[in-house]
Amino acid sequence: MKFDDFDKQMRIYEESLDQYILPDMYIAARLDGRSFTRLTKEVCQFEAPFDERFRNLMVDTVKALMESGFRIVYGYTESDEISLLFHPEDNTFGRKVRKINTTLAGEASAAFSLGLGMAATFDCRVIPLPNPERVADYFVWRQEDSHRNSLNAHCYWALRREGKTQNQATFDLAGKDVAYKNELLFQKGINYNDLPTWQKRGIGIYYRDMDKEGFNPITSETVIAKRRELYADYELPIGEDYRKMILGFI
Ligand SMILES: Nc1nc2c(ncn2[C@@H]2O[C@H](COP(=O)(O)OP(=O)(O)OP(=O)(O)O)[C@@H](O)[C@H]2O)c(=O)[nH]1
Ligand SMILES: [Mg+2]
Repeated sequence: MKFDDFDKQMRIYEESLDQYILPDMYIAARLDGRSFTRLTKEVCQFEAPFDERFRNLMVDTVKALMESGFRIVYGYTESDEISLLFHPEDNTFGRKVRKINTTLAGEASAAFSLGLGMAATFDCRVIPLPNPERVADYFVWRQEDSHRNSLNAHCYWALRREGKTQNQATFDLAGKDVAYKNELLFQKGINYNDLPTWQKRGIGIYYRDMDKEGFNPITSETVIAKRRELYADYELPIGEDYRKMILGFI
């Protein structure tokens, strides 16, 4: 068989699972660390429930993703997950789902592993969203997840520090509402409202214009130039303000 014919035949199999994000759909992607429970608790023994070194590794990974060649306008991280929002006109890899997922997962795994000094991996799922409202909903949803996780994690570790086992602490919190968990922390001297904002709301990463001082050698003058830089926001707004912030990116 001629190679060209053989090539055509084999391509049919290779391309049988190709899917594309439809035109006009907004693109978000969520990456999640694989087996990070084991990584954070057994392999690295990061501080629980929140460790600043782990947080910084996640923020650096988001920045690496935003500079990996896609047009990504907003990045968000909480716990071991990262959400990305693509520019509506991004057309990298012709919006091919497999290419986007595998490339982002690879970039995140490489950046995080280099920062940590040992191998760690992420999965990635691309999420098509039909309109700006749903884009805002998506990010509000992840932020609410962050809030729930954070309250639960603070309660869980408060109980563990008192000597309760993994099973006892999990059992004590099962089915309990937000008011109960806030009160539980309060009884142990922790006011949930006073905890760092980033632990409750997650961290947003976006570009902003910064004034940078420079020197003009011709006029021998100090000049101010605008520079675009990636900024990590540890004080994200919530509710309607957060929704407006997200809509401002697209
Ligand atoms: N110690 C510590 N653990 C953290 C921190 N941030 C996230 N984690 C842990 O990371 C894990 C993330 O949860 P999951 O993604 O549901 O669990 P996983 O083990 O990664 O499982 P898969 O994602 O299904 O592979 C949880 O166990 C969190 O407690 C941190 O700052 N400190
Ligand atoms: Mg995970």
